[in-house]
This record gives sequence, structure tokens and C-alpha cells, in this order.
Amino acid sequence: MAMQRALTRITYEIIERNKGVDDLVILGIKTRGVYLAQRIASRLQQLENVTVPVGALDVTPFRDDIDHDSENDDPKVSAADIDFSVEQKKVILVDDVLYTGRTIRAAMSAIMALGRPKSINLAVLVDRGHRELPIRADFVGKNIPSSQRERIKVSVTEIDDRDAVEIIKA
Ligand code: 3GP
Ligand code: 5GP
Ligand code: MG
Repeated sequence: MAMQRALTRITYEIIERNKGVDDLVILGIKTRGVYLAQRIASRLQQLENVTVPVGALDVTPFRDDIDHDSENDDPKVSAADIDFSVEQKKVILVDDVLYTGRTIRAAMSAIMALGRPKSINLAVLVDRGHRELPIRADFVGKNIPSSQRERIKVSVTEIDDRDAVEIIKA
């Protein structure tokens, strides 16, 4: 399955980039980023036999019915469910879709408020372009050039009963 393969490749890239898995922690951005983060962690368990802590960041103002025209308000991200320290850790931030980059900027602020990580790297399943900030992903499942009016629908088995990435035409 394509999503599984992409996550496996990303996991290998994370191991290679970090020359192992020492000091890694994974933070997923709710909702679907958290499930992707958990899957990467379970692959790290299988491949390297280590348990990497997984936490969740909450992006409150986002809704499924979000209006693209009103999206320029910066998202607020809170460090919701993180029961470990990020101090001097190599943080892998995980989200399903990277778009303007504002969510990631907010997520980085939320992480910095918790402590001083050694590094932050970004993994996304889909990069749909249209960045508004100087932010890029270190690990990308798939680049899907999109028009601003399109949506990328990401489904994950854990909550959507299937794995899928679909382009929804405006
Ligand atoms: P997610 O929480 O699993 O990431 O942001 C809430 C949901 O809205 C997201 O699910 C995402 O799937 C969906 N969504 C679809 N298109 C957009 C979009 O253009 N902007 C935002 N912010 N969310 C979108
Ligand atoms: P950004 O802040 O980079 O503009 O948007 C990233 C966040 O918005 C991601 O967490 C993602 O959930 C959501 N998002 C933006 N565009 C899309 C999209 O086309 N599809 C999905 N599924 N989520 C999107
Ligand atoms: Mg998301």
C-alpha cells in the first residue's frame, strides 16, 4: 500500500539522517499527524528495536469546513499530550499535509515553549505547495502540486477505516 511504503521510506530516512535513533522523539500534529507519528514510531520499533516517545500537538482553530479565504489567521498550536521532555532531544514533527507552513511555524513555537530541543525536523505525508513562510519538510511522502482551491483528503485506517490520499477538486 502506497501510504505504508511512504512511511517506511520516511522511517529509513529518519534513521539515516540521525545516524541512528538516539535522543529521538516524535510529535504528531492532531488529528491525522498523530496517527502517522505512531506508525513511524512502530516502524522504528521494528527496525531498530527502540521505543521512541510519541506526543501530540493540538491545532485548535482548524475545522474540516475551514474556509481557505479566512486561513491567514495564524493557527494556534498547543502542546497537548506530551508526557516527556524535549530538552536536548531530536524532535521529528509529523503532519499529514504541508500547505502554507503556518501550522508548522506555530508548532515550533509550542515546542520551544516546552524546552530547547537539539533539533527539529519535519516529516509530512503530502506537500501540496503554496508556502507562505520559509519552511520546508525534511522528509516528504509525496509532493502533490495543487491549486489553492483544491483540497487533499487524507484518510487513515485508525479513524477513517482506510488509508488514502485523494485530491478533491474545487
Ligand atoms: P487533520 O486534523 O487530520 O489534519 O484541519 C482539520 C482537518 O481539515 C484536517 O485533518 C484536514 O484533513 C482537513 N483539511 C482539508 N483541507 C484543509 C485545508 O485546506 N486547510 C486546513 N487547515 N485543513 C484542511
Ligand atoms: P498550513 O498551516 O501549512 O497551511 O496547513 C497545514 C495544516 O492544515 C495541516 O495540519 C493540514 O491538516 C491542514 N491542511 C492544509 N491543507 C490541507 C489539505 O489540502 N488537505 C488536508 N487534509 N489538510 C490540509
Ligand atoms: Mg493535519
